[in-house]
Amino acid sequence: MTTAIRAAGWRGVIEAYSDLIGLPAGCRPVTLYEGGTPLVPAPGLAKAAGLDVDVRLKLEALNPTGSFKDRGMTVAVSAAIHSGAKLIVCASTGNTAASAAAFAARAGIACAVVVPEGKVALGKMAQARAYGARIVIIHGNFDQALTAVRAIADTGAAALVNSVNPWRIQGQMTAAFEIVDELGSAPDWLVLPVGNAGNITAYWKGFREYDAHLGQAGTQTRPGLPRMAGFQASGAAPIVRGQAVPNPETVATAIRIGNPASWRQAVDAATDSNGFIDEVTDEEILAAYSLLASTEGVFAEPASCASVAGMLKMARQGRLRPGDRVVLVLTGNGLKDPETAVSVSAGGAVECEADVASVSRAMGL
Ligand code: AN7
Repeated sequence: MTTAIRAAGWRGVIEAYSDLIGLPAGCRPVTLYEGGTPLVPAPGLAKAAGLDVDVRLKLEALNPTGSFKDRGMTVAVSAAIHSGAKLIVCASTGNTAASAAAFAARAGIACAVVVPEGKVALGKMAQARAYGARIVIIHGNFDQALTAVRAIADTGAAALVNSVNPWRIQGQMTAAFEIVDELGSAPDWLVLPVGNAGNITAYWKGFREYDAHLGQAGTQTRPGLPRMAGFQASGAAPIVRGQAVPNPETVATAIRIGNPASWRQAVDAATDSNGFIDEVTDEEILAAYSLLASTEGVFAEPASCASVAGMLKMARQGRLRPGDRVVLVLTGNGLKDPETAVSVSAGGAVECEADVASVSRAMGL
């Protein structure tokens, strides 16, 4: 459908895939021309894994607010406006808040975001402020924030734009469509971080529905389905443990979630695709974060690097076969979290006097 990803005239995911998203007739898109993100080869990561695999990175950081959330948010906010909403609300570890705030600004409606105290990356807070959202910082975690906003939305006071809103899933499916369009078929593996589990739900629904859609069209061979590999952070791995985590902790604050709303759907995606949900430690996440930036020139936030750490773990465990096509979803931009970047690469800078000799010496010449 969109063989020319990011071609001139790209106007966002609703226009590109309207028939599969299914917004009501007459619903006007609120769009920042999100989606159409590149799928970049990562031969350095394949080498690091010690395997002859075809690794590609789905660069979701290139969405307008720097994360994959924009795909679902354009659809959820368009639907909310269509049904007369004047206020949208969400709970967030940061990226949903930034995206909701941006699309609310674009639509000219109010937005309130509820975030956990002290655990939202600096760039995400800066974004929500700049876009003009009301920011509510709770003395609690994401799971408590979500419980609160769900109760408030249930009264009819506001439209909820977390991924429990089905329109979010409809929009986020478009990332799966784009991958199939670009590769010509589904990859062998789709590897992604799991937090509240909306994204793994959306990808799996998207791959299934696109396969059925293209099968019906009969114009090409069916793309097939990937195996889904979802990774949680070890300190916030309720699905892996089989029980909610009351006090989740991880350096990957985006996925610091102890009781995912789409838990059941995530398990279904893993099971039905013959895949799995596993965990990676903070150490593995930070090692992958540095490796990704220094070998591929791609800067992704820590949560996104659960994909990279996960792929390396899969390689160690012998889950990957030569020739496998593996897509790693890089969900958010490294610039979102400058504090982690600086602390991880401390020592990467030297200071000196301004004269040529000093600069030269400092450069190691
Ligand atoms: C960079 O913004 O939950 O499994 O409130 O920001 O669909 O939750 C963010 C999640 C992965 C996990 N990577 O996706 C929020 C929020 C990044 C993220 C995830 C998030 P889901």
